[in-house]
Amino acid sequence: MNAVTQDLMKRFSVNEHCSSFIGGESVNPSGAGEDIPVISPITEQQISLLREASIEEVDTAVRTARDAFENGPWRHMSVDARKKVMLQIQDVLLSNADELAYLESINAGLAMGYVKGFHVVRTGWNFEFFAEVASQATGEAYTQTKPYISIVTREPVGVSALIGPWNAPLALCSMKIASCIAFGNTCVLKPSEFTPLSLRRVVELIHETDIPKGVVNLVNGRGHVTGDALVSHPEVDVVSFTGGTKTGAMIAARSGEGLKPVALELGGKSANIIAASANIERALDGAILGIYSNNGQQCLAGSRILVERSIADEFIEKFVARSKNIKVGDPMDAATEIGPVCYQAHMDRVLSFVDVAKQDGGELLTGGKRDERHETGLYLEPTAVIAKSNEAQVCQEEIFGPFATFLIYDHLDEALAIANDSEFGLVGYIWSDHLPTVMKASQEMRAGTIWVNTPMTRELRAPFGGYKKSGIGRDSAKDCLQFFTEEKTTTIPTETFPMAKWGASD
Ligand code: TXE
Repeated sequence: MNAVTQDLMKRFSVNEHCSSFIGGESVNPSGAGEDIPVISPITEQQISLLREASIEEVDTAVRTARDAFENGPWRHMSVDARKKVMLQIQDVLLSNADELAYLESINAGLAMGYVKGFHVVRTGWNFEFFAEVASQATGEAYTQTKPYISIVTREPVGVSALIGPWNAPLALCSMKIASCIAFGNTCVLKPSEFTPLSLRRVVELIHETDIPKGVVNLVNGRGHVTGDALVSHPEVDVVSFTGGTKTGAMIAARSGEGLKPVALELGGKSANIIAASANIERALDGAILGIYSNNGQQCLAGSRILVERSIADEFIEKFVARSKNIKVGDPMDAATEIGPVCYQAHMDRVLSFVDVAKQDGGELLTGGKRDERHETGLYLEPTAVIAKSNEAQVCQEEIFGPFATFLIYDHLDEALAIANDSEFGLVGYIWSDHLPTVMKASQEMRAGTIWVNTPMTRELRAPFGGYKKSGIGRDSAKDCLQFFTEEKTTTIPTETFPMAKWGASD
């Protein structure tokens, strides 16, 4: 930990306890749940104590959200009045950007400057964006069947369970909250037990606005305790989840028991195809950002880098040289490019893939160990391996760390076959200045998003989500509107029409 972090730790206090927040109040736990240490990946020290919400506490949160939905003003408010509150939320979050970025950084290990400039801005923007989506939403009218007009309107779906991951808590969960409440719903959010701090503060700050109590509630705790109680609660109408694929499958099964719609944004093992026709320097920059940004912990990482043979030696050599030169360090330090991975067991899992790669005939190109220049902190050396074939475990499993896997290909068709030989299908990257190559890759890759000559760029208006085991459903203006609302058809005759008079004759 450097002096900058020490100063920041003095400036921003972290609450000793991180409890639930229900009906506009911080919950004073009854002691029914467990206390779980919240550890900073920078200091490896406990920075707070998470007070796990018991089944009873989850019940209170869901019933509070239900009451606010049924009896509170939120869903009946005009869209413009709700928009005003959403914009107040954006303001209050942006006015506290430093603190939110600090909390995210100390807890999740993300670079503070990057969080402040990108994730916090996006967090605020999510509220403005979805307020605007709600205010522009339209219905439908069908007049073809005379003498009727059938109008289709949308109504809020009710109480949503929002369950988030640890890799980008602010950016991902704020989108869930904003897209849920914009349409008049209420919610209970459960952040990851590893990274509860920033979101706890977000929910507190949301209550500095005119938002009615009970619209946004938060419970803290582990997945199998608090998360499961939330998903299976009978008063929850829909479940929106981002996290691992196995967890997603469990949540889908649990939700299925209650016939609750689920939106699942899960893992990826995305192919990043570097064709010989690419602008190699840009492809190199993009491939590095594609795997190492956000400390390598992102579902949309370009983690399988497929390089065309004629440029492979040069490309991989440059990639390795750049990897060795990346600034790994304290995320509070403005110069840092990669911070620590999120938690100890995750670091151990990431590192275990070095031996797995070798056992499958792969070769370690660089990294593969803890960065020993730091006395404390879960820092890894940026790691790259070259695999023998796409069947290797490092090509099939999501590693979710600063860990790149290379494969070499000869023809575009081969690259596309490799890209699609995966149980995931979240995104695909193609680097090429040859239009037919780009178009073919865009058409043939079985993934929800294709990025051409660019590292990850999220367009909130456009769908984002996965094929295959990368998820169910999409995030976008239109998709969130569909997920968080129910459609209703009202049919009205436009004239008095003759009706059969059953039982009227003698
Ligand atoms: O996440 P989990 P984990 C991938 C990544 C990572 C792997 C495992 O490959 O290595 O998943 O990560 C809650 N009912 N991603 O195990 O368990 C949990 O408390 C209800 C990809 O740390 O999926 C947390 O809030 N909730 C990813 C959330 O689920 C449950 C982001 C995510 O935790 C639950 C994170 C249950 N039974 C990991 N079990 C992405 N798509 O970006 C757990 N949870």
